[in-house]
Amino acid sequence: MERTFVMFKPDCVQRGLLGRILSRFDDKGLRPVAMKMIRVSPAMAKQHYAEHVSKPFYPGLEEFITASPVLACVFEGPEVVRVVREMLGATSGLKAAAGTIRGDFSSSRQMNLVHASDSPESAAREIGIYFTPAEIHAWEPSLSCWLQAPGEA
Ligand code: FUP
Repeated sequence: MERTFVMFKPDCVQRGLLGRILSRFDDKGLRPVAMKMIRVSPAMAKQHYAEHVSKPFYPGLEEFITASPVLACVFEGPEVVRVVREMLGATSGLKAAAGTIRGDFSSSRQMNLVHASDSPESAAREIGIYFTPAEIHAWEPSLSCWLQAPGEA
């Protein structure tokens, strides 16, 4: 079982798409183990996007991500890092395949609605920026036996 960090970005909240996009995570059987509404601070943005801080697009990215509240989440599931990245599609909504979240709802590279970790290592780092261990609540869905067969990886 793996965990990934997911952020429903300011454009997702402002456009009233939270419910519709979150329902895709429910539909897939992914398990939310942490969720909170927060306003990302410039310091948190710099930590989160550490690899991009020196890039020309970073100031615009920081302005966008700190402009309005976001919903920060941790989801749990088998191979959840890869599964969620595939659900989101390519970074730019213009390039993302139809049927993916970005492909269906976004036409922007910056305003691409949802962030998700790109590796289990990034997930651990990003979860540590936004959540304390006490804010993460592991639980066992009573429907587990109808989501995967016994012994499936
Ligand atoms: P992703 O892993 O799909 O979230 O995308 P990246 O790590 O490549 O980029 C992080 C964020 O920077 C993306 F959400 C979009 C934004 N970005 C820009 O705004 N302009 C760029 O030229 C590249 C990325």
